[in-house]
Amino acid sequence: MAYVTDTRSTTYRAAIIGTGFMGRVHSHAIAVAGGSVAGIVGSSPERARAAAASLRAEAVYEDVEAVIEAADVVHVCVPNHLHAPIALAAIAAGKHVVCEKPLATDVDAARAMTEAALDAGVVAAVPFVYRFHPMVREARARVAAGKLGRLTLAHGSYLQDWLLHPGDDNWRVDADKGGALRAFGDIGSHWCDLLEFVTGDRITAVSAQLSTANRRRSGREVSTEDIVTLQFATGGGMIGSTVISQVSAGRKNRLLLEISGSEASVAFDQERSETLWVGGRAQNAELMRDPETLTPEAARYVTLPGGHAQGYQDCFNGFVADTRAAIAGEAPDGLPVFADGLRAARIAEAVAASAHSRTWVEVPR
Ligand code: SOE
Repeated sequence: MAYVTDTRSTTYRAAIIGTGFMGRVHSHAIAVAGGSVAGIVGSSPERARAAAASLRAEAVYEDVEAVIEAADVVHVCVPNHLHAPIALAAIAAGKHVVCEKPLATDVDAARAMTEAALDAGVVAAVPFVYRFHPMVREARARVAAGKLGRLTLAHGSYLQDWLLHPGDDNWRVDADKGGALRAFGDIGSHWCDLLEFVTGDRITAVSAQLSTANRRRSGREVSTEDIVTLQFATGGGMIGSTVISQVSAGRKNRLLLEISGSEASVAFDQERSETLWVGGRAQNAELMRDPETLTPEAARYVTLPGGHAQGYQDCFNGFVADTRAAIAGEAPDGLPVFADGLRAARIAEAVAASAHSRTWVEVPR
């Protein structure tokens, strides 16, 4: 695979804490990157034992400290309110960390985690994995090469439907586990990260509205939002908007990002991730993911020949491979780290403040 660098001299013995869907995705990426799963901890010993084979775990632990001790790198895949204590314990033990997003449920915790990782000199990565789609890298390379001209407008959405009905439930719905901003923290954070990653620009001010479509789920009151509409301005002079929703029937995981400049536009659609739309005044093109024609930055993340669809898991594989390369002392371009998770927490805080005050709010740099 193109993105796997020579990291064989560095071991990658991982602990996975959390055995749900994300734990499985991490486990597979660890295997592809040539690592191993030294141990896992689940929400209960029974759940961990049941998941051990599918997570390729060498051992099941009941104790977070013990599994941290057994590993080189700790993958934190538990509900959001537990990210900070576990990641800080891993960093204090001198271990590298991969922590799911949102990094923390507030800015103070995200800052403490970021500073602790910097002080300890460990690699601390956050899976903003859509950065690892080859066609996202292609869009970024085109922006950097000036092919879009002066950027003027960015817009799009991130839509899902898995929380459409009042009976649909998950720990993310509860503010004490997932954080006060749920849909924005879970998927809006991905959209904003991708916008800033592709354009190299920064959101400087936001105006947001929140809506909770299902005020009751599974017989209890819910305070977290299902929908966010967001307008923003950037330091580089773009304006834009996005819609974040987890109640959009028929949209499964549809992240759409369109960026326009004075010369051209690009649009990336996560559900059609084999292609990148390139808009021009005279003509448009639908670029296929073809390693022969992509820029080297994009081709680095190609794992299959053109036309053989690669997707979400491949992004994770690329992300963990680059995390491993960083641990081996390399500096892979675009690895999302705790500072990016802190950045997302700052944007989320501004979004919440704007929605509550019904005003525009500045986002600190
Ligand atoms: C659920 O909304 C989820 O799994 C997110 O938590 C992930 O970050 C996103 O990539 C896919 O959807």
